[in-house]
Amino acid sequence: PTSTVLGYPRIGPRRELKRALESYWDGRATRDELDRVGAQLRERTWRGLAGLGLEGLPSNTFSMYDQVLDTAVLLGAVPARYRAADDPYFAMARGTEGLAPLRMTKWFDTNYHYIVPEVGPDTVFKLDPGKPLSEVREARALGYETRPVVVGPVTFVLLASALDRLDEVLGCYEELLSALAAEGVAWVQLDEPALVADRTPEELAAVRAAYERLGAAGARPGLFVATYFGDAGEALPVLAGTPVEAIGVDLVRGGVPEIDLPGKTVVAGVVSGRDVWRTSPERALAALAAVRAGRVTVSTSCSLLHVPYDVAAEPGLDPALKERLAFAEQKVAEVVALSQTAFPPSTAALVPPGPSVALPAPVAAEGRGPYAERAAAQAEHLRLPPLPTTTIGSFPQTGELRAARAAVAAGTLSRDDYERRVEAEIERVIRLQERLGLDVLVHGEPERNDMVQYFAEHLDGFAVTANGWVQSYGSRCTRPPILHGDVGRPSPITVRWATYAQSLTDKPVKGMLTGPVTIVAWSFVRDDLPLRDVVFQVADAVREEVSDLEAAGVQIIQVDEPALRELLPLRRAAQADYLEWAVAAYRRATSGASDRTQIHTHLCYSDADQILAAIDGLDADVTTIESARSGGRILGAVEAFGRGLGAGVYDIHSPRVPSAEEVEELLRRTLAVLPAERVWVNPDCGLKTRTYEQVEASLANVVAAARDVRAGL
Ligand code: THG
Ligand code: ZN
Repeated sequence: PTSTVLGYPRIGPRRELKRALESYWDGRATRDELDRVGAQLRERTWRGLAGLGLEGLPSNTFSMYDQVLDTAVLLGAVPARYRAADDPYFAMARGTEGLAPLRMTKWFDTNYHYIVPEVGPDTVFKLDPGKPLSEVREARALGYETRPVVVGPVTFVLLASALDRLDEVLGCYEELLSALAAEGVAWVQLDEPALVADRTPEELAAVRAAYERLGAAGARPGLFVATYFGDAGEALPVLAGTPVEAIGVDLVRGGVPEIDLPGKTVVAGVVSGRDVWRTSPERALAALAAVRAGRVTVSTSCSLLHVPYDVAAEPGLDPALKERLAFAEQKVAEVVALSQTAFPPSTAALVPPGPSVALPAPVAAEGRGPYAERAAAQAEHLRLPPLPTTTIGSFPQTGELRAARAAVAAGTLSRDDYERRVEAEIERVIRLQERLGLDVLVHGEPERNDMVQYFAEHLDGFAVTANGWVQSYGSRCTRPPILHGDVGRPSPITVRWATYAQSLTDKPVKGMLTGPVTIVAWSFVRDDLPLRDVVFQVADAVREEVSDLEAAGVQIIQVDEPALRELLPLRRAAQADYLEWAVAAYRRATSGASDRTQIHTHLCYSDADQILAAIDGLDADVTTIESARSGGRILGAVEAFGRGLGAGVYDIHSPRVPSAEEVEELLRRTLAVLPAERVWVNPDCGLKTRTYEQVEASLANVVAAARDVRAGL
């Protein structure tokens, strides 16, 4: 059989694209220079894939920012207000002086964020096939025939909440097919990950109609519809009934199709694009043999966008771990090797998943008293004013601190010197908060590179990479830690910094921890244990840290869980089970605290509506949510929790400093819904990304607004 991959990373093995983009945005590089870096990266990818022996090479998987944004531009869905900008594409992605960017949100259940297309009554769809065509020509000039990859029409309209515009969109896809055929393109890949979530009968009918229509187009390339991130379920027979020539199925997260597909090519995703583990050849070959189709092509389960480039770039990793790892380059080699191996007879049964290991000994998750008792104990102990003011945790990270961390890693700065710099930074942040008059202080997290990586570096069972960057959005990347063994906490992690900060002030300083679900959601996770058991192991480590913070005299502990929503399964049938164990893990992490220790939690995203009951289930004494931008929409629902609530009153995503009056207005909105004794006053999260100047001015106004409103209570 032949071999292909659904897509490849594009940020560059050394984040070359990130650097080029940021230089261009800062005015340090020209557009030509940026485009040259793009061309080099594409060339390198095609040569690399061909060099590994891969047969079906994809194109148009490169993007200057995001493939969904590329598709919006391809279809002419550029809102009028951006058209006059110097660069409408980047204006949509990042905004300009006078224009807010388009909204950004998570790509299915991944940690990648895409730009949400805006389709409204004024949208006039009009095809602009420049990008896919030029990539095809560019590859051809290098000697490669490629298969352009485009987000499919159904997924596009669903992401844009514009299913009613499918007909117009299909007109553009018909034109695209004809332009590609004229260019001599043999195959096009239309990505339809939306088909692995629950779809209504109306949506499935739209899938059928769409691919009937595209299949009937005159001169066109072969149609390859790729489903991924799960089981295509009832969408698969629908696709099978249309004239599409090839169907991609995710055989890592989904099952082998139960139906015969005699007339189709099945592009069998047996090498995972979502993890960093080597593929078991037995499992992969058994799955390949079980597919009953006209032809089988060996592939990845999804684009390799979600994994780092190359294990060989990690000389620091333990060789025993390295042997178990496969990043993008290794995964391509696996696809090629599998395609060259004869499949076992098709009667072969699938190898069952490994035995599930027993859970670690359960800890009592219900240690704390009812909220009323806790609130009374905390009021007595903490003696806070009404409408207490606080921040979510991080303060601006200076370039000097980042440079100092790099110098420690390079061995040019001693640990001791580094720690003294961190202490100096903590002192500066404490003094600043005292000066501003905040009631509950934070230490500012200067010692942390990232709220997950930092904990991974200090826990057993995790490894961190040197170059394992994965695109998060635009030029931004993270290096997800690799959770490969049993999790343990060899020694306290944050206690040293929390107690130092507390020693500087009489005001309470919050201890800051990342919750177990978020640590796991933003890591690559071992696949030999159920996810729940892994999360519980991390919860037990967090529980130990909570206990040590409490013993060290920390009176308020914040355990953030911003990724709670992120791991929610795509299929509704699996969601309740997930939410139940995710909440149980959080309580396992926090319920060891005494009633008089105040537990805070923080959740970022305003799409929390779906998981409100779970947020309530966390049973935190104080919940802070991001709401400056969402217009306080979810306040009413959170009110029902009957516990403390801090709704963001300063939108930190914008460099603008809000006036005290604006902050007061937002605060009064909260007070219209909630009794004052349960309201906290805080900005949204992410002060880390702002300058000290902006933070100082904004927080002064937050405190002034709180005092003003407090005086009138
Ligand atoms: N940490 C981790 N994962 C995350 C977030 C996080 N996933 C979801 C969300 N937050 C993604 N948002 C961001 C925001 C900023 C950056 C990355 C993801 C970012 N990264 C730096 C960059 O690309 O320049 C690199 C940071 C570093 O040096 O480690 O700014 O907060 N784990
Ligand atoms: Zn947040």
